[in-house]
Amino acid sequence: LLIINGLPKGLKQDQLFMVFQPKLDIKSGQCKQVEALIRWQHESLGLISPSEFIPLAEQTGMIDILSPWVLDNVLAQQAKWRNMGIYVNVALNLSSTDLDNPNLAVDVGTKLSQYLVPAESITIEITESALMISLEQTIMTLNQLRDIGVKLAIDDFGTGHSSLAYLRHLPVDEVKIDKAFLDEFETSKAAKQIVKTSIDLAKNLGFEVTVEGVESKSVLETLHLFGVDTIQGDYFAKPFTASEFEHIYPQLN
Ligand code: G
Ligand code: G
Ligand code: MN
Ligand code: NA
Repeated sequence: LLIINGLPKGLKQDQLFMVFQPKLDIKSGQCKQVEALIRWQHESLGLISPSEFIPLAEQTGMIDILSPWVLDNVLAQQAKWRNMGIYVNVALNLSSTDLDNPNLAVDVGTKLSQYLVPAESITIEITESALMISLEQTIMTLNQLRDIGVKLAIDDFGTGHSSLAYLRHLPVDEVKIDKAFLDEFETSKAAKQIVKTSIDLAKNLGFEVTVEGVESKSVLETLHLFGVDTIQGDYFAKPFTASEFEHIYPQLN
């Protein structure tokens, strides 16, 4: 918990930064989107993973300063890339507490205008488990975000034990199937069948489907056969810093 008390100072001293993981659009073979992932280069502890500090930020309320920082960072980056002729959609992760804020869509809309970035050039990812905390407020906020034109994705799909019944009511564009399901993909028939069934369900409901954590060509080929639209994973590209991404971008298309 002590770590998280250092967050305001860390932000002030530029210890936090975003990396960007390219996603592969299977049909076109192009990179049309990247996911922004936060990193913290701590002054004494070294690089700390978001899986360690994001839950702490959520518990302590510090997420209320972190998520706006992420949004500003992503929009500033997006404005810069568009000026350089790099047109990629940038996905960012928000927490369940952010979705609970009734002003979220207004805040996002204001920032989009400030940075002169079109709404459809960002995607907001929310975890499936976030939906279970206060579904009604969350759906209201998601509808408002969709109304201003932001793309929406359900992250970590399959891990939240959510009811399939409400999936069809969610105003989202994309479902990202969690990488946990890929761990046994090549060794377990059952695991592969779960992935296939999740893909079929999501596609039948009209969602675009991404599978995360793809590490090999053979998995990619199977997912292609299964009808997956987009993959994310080390097989295609690892997360890059902004300047690394700018250099590699021409090769990704
Ligand atoms: O990049 P990595 O796989 O280490 O990320 C670990 C987890 O942290 C992922 O589940 C990811 O969704 C989450 N995460 C990464 N960046 C952010 C961020 O900017 N905001 C939030 N809320 N979560 C993030
Ligand atoms: O927000 P989300 O939980 O989707 O975050 C994606 C996480 O998955 C990031 O922490 C990223 O570093 C990680 N990741 C992305 N591609 C791969 C991969 O091919 N293998 C593994 N093990 N992790 C990956
Ligand atoms: Mn994500
Ligand atoms: Na995920």
